[in-house]
Amino acid sequence: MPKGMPHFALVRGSGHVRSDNPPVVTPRCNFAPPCGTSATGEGLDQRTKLSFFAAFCDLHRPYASKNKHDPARRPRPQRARHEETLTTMPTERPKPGEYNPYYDKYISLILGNDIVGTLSSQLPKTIALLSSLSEQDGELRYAPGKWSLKEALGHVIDTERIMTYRALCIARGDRTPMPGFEQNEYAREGPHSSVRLTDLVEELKNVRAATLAFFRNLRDGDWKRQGVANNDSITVRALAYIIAGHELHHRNIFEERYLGRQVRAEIA
Ligand code: NI
Repeated sequence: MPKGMPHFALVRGSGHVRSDNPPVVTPRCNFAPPCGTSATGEGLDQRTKLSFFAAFCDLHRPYASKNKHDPARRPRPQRARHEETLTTMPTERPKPGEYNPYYDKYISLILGNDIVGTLSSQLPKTIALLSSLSEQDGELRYAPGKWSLKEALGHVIDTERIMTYRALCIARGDRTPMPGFEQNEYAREGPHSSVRLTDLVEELKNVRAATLAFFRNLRDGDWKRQGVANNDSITVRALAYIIAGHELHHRNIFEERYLGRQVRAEIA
């Protein structure tokens, strides 16, 4: 990149700022004390001191008025810590033949062709559902011998990691066949039953953030790349749709079977 040429760190997906123009940190207080006064307002009468600092300066909140109608007491709009995330990124849907038809049960749950947008937008609903539950709910099983809700959530997390790893290898041109994974053994060997539900919910959020970071940065050609996992030929884009569909599939099971809610099975 030639020096001085403005560019964006990332063209697609995440609304990044110009990497050669780091954001300017705005001082929280731009107002010097009135002439003849100190930074703490010495030399001002109390009334002036209150109105001056409360109105203009967050650093002097202790001086803020107790009047609830005072504009200085109204919550200030928080500046987003990050640029607004733009997730819309149409991609071609996987075609039959790109994956084992077994995965249709997940892929068919996902509509449209903006898989990155879907991965980003559907997770909050799953998080909202799980966050509304108690730790005790994490122990729920809908039938003897079935995974507990926490074990099922651990399975969702593990699966997303594995599918993303497969997508990574294939997207990077690695043709080495990858093994399958035995989900019941993973659940049995995993720690999820002894992890707090709230911690698993955090883990799912973090894993999804990593998933999104990976998929957002793919180039057009990467999505169509094909590799072999679990003895099946599969493409990167099929794996992305499987991740989203698998999450949705299990969210529907959480609602219908674990929580006994009468819900129409949702599709994204
Ligand atoms: Ni599953």
